[in-house]
Amino acid sequence: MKNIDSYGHVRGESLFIDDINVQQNTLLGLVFDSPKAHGIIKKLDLTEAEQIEGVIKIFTYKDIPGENQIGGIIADEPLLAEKEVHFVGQPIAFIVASSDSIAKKARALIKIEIDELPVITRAKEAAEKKHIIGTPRTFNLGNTTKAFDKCAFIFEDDVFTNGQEHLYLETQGAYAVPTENNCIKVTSSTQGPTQVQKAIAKVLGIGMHIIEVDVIRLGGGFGGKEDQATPWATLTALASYLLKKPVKFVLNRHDDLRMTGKRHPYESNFKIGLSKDLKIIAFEADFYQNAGAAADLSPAVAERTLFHATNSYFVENVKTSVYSCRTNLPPNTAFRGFGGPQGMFVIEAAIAKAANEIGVTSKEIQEANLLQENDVLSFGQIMTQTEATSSWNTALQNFNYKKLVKQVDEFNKENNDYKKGIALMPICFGISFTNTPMNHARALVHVYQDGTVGISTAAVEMGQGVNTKMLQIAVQTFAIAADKVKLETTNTTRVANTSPSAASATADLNGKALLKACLAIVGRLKTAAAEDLKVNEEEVSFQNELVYVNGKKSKLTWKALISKAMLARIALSEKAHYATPEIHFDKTIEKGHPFSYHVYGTAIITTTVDCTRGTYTFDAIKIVHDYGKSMSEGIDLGQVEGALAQGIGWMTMEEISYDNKGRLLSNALSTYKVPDIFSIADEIEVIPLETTGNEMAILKSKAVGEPPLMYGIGAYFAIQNAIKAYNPDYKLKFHAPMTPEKVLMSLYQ
Ligand code: LUZ
Ligand code: MOS
Repeated sequence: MKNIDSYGHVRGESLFIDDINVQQNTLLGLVFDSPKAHGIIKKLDLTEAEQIEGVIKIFTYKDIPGENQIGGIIADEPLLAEKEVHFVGQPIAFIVASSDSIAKKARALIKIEIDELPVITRAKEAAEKKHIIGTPRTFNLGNTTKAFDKCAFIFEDDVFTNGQEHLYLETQGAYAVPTENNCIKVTSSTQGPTQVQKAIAKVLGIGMHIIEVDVIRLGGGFGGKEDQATPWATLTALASYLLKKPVKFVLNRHDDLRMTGKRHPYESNFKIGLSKDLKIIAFEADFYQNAGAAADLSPAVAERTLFHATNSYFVENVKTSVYSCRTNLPPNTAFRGFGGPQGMFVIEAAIAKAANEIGVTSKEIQEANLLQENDVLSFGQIMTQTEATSSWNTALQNFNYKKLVKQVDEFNKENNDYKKGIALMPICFGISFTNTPMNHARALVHVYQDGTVGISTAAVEMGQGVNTKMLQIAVQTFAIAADKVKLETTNTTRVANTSPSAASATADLNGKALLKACLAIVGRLKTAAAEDLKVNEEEVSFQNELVYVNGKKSKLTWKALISKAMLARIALSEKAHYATPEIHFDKTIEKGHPFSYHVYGTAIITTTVDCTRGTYTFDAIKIVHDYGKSMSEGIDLGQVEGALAQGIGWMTMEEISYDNKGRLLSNALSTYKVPDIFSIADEIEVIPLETTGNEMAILKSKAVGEPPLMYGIGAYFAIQNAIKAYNPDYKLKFHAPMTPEKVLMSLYQ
């Protein structure tokens, strides 16, 4: 089945927030934000701005009828700044005007005086000053102190990974309209409609039932709209509710880049101990997460770093700690991988360091430590159906790794202006929200009396193809044609109390609920068909819009059966609830079984570095990926390719830069380089791992959204290996992204 959105997207017919046909007299919103990263607001003068014709109202915190608070995990984030500002881009006022250009004019006339306070932009600096959010977390397995005494080799180093801009094509935005009886409907570009509904209720001081949140689709989310679609939707709702007028607000790209948080930069240290035969005996790491000015999702992101700190390796003695550090940057937030990539980069760096010092290849250390069946991770989850070794071996064999290495070595012998490097990157990513209570979803299914079907779930379509997967489930279960099924928008009045579409778990959670609802209706219809055909219920099945008895066609069509069921007053609608079984986690001891399963895979990345310029290209990226039993190969391959590009971008070229005053320097696409078609490998080959799949995954088709991003980590080490081939004096550094500037410096270090 093709992605059902492809026609609409290609023709430009798909609706995003800015495409909605708005009501007459819709007002436009614009945020006035802090020009300083930290300080006390001495004076805010709106008078000149307010006098412009067409400016309806400029809202400040004083206009908020409920609580001025949108923090999700910790209540530390005002919607509009009060006395103090904490980052450049922090919303201070919300201008509502009759047009966008008037709002812009007004913004330029707002005057503000701020008494500046010291600005912190680095995580470790914040940690030194004890600016820690929540409590640090530590995962412990075995006893690292004792274990290090037994190690033949011990290495330590510092690691840095930078943030990453989400760069969803559709910027943040929302459209709020007043409805009857003082109610309100908000169309939001959010991954979390319930989060938006909850925040609006709190800020307006009204019940959640007053607010309907609707999501059509997103032009990309990548985690950037899990928590951070909320402020913009809440501002439009506030203005619309108080003015009794429709209000739209879509951020322009500059505002979006400046005001929103990104992937968390991490400063980390590791200590790794190995035996003579290259077993990792002990591993310690401290992670300093740059959380920005408010908690946002940072504590949850921090937790996932610890969950993935040993990637796909078994290590007997582990001690990892994470500190969420409060700085004066925009609150950093969810980003595809959710702290996992930051954790996995550190152990890969530790392996690279150890290999370099011992004089072996990283491959030898990686291979000696891959997870085996029933190995335990530091937080107590026992790994079953482990595909670490199988994906690794499949990659080595199917892609003829030996030959690839030989080609690289021969090339490097013959060439001096260009050098090649090769790296292997295994991945192991846990599926489920790490916060167990969030792992649930519901679906609502209507079979209309003509036999067509309407589906509502909590799944938000953001380009990942989840609607197509949902459609497939209904089509397959009812055995009807795809054009007889419609995916409705994601709406809080049809499916309530949802978790955000995140954690790669959207198709699993919503798909399982949907399957349950469809099967319940099918059950009732089988009973009705059996009665009508005077056969046993067990003999009845549905195929091609016909009722089959014992595998043979009957005269009864799907459509006729539905009419009969309607007359017999059989319920043709169903709502089902799914909550992931088996998972649990106890934070007091930091042990449990938080993931329903893991996704595995192995990538082989080959690069060529231009040793005059420091630039590089990727020759080939070859991946064995664990899809389980993919229900939708086209969509899943698209997710692997997209995640890979995003991972390579994070590791090699996307360089977020703030000055020491907390101002974003990489504030446009002229200064922030993202991967394009030319930076992608000449050859990408992805083959599915042969596996039995996993029952916890929807139709055995494993989650695919985030895991492949981490293949991109291999790009860093492939480049590093090419640098080593050119410059034997190169001292390995672990400071991502590996930009051409850094490559050049390393080549001539
Ligand atoms: N969001 C979240 C996530 O709230 N919890 C998670 O565990 C998670 N994991 C990945 C991506 N988003
Ligand atoms: Mo996400 S990082 O799954 O919103």
